[in-house]
Amino acid sequence: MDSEALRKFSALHPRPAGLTLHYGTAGFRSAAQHLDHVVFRMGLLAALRSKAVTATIGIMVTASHNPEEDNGVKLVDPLGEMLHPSWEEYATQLANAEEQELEKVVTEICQKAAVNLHKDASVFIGRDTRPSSKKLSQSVIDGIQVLGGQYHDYGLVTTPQLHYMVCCQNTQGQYGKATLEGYYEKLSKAFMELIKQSHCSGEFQRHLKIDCANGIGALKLSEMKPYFPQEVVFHIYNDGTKEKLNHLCGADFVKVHQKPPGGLDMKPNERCCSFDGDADRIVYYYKDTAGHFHLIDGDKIATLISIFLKELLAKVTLTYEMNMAVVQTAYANGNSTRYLQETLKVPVHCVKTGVKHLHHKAQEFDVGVYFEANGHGTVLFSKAAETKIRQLVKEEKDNEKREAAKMLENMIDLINQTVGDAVSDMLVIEAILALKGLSVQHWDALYADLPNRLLKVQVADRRVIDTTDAERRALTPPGLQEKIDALVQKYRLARAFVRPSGTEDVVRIYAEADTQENADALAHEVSLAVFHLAGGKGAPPQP
Ligand code: G16
Repeated sequence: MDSEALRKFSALHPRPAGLTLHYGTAGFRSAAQHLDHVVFRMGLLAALRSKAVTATIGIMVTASHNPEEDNGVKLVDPLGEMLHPSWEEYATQLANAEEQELEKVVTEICQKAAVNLHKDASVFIGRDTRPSSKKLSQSVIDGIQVLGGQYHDYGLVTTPQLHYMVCCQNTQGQYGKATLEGYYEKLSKAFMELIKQSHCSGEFQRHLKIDCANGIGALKLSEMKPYFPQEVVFHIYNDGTKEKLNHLCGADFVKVHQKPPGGLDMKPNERCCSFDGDADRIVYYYKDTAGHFHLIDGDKIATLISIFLKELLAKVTLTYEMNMAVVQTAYANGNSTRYLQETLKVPVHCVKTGVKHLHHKAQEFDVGVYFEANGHGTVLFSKAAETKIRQLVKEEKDNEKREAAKMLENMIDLINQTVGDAVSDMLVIEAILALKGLSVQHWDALYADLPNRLLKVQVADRRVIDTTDAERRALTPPGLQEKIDALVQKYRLARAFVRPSGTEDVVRIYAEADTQENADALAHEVSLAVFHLAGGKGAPPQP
């Protein structure tokens, strides 16, 4: 290691005194002005990780759904997954090391993780449209170069596009071409192939209004437009030319507030959707003729995809050969879980919040559908399942079965299996709705969501809340879970839980019950319990 260079460059990216940051749900996130040293050091970490696994690693500068003033960094492992949890601790150690200790910490990581510093390193970089992202990505480059690593800067890309590039690179192109063109070509080709199989393809026309959260999604969808025929009409709203990123719009806003985004005029029964700030989440919605807003969140997306895949697997008679499951988190609406288990008869697993946990669980199945209620999710196919399906397309004599296998094959190509991807998920959904001849209202009517409410409370230190049972029960502070249990008892069909956010400095509260009034009342009462028992800041929450 070039100690001199490390000292020189780390002095250019000083750590603000007394600032401690933790690796959260999806990496580091904070106010952008606090992050320069973190991203420089994550450049170092990415180079170390690359040397350790002898593969290309990805770094994305983004704070996704957070306000424009925030920023953050997500690290991508060789097959496009999130950074392996065993390295999160190293990331936190590096981010918080005193400047004069940095070299010692790097050496310790090399010892613990068996990193040979003489090996090559290769890192792919991407960034979102935040004003602070460009400068921060330059600091990432400094970190990579200090450890002698090579980099490729993709500039402005969606987070899932960067995950895709990393996977393409490390599979020597088997997953696709590691270029934006390669991504657009792969997805648009699979989408159009699927649409061709739709019976109504003659009069096929798709209109969809898309709220891009004033973020990177708008830019990338515009680039993708020429890859689609004229019949596919994607109307882009909130493209970032007028308003701030994520401000009163985007998937997180729509999900949390259960109302339409600003900047998008909705006519009755029109199908609309929202991306988040880095385009890895999507939710759908529409307004009925009476003017009521209907949200179709990640749970209903998972349900639609599961119905479709299960039917196709049955057609190719692979239902018994291939195990399929859905992975959710505690935020999943109780009625979605019931529908999947009891009506669709698909096993459902609940894991902790964070794509890394869902992704990991979904890898256990031949077909693993995972979605967070907030719209972050995808489908994973095991190697064996993929091989079998591709073989059926080539060899199956029965026309109907071969057609179904072909649809599955196109779904495999259309789905971004590295991570949740708003663009890919949107195309998957649009294809399924077209193939099944379903309207957004039909889709919504699969089951009725239990009324629910999401709230946030600020506390002095959110880490006083520790949880267990996939975050469904609080272990600390003492008395909090007992209080929640007593409150839940007061309402019918009720459920509530609290957990510290890993992306914002808040405690999140979720409640559901038989009526919206009761869900709201329960969420409020639980938020008061959090405020009083977990060290609430400022004034107590108001109903
Ligand atoms: C990230 C994670 C998601 C998670 C969300 C909220 O999303 O990738 O898995 O659901 O944060 O996490 P928390 O409740 O811990 O704040 P994004 O889209 O912001 O990157």
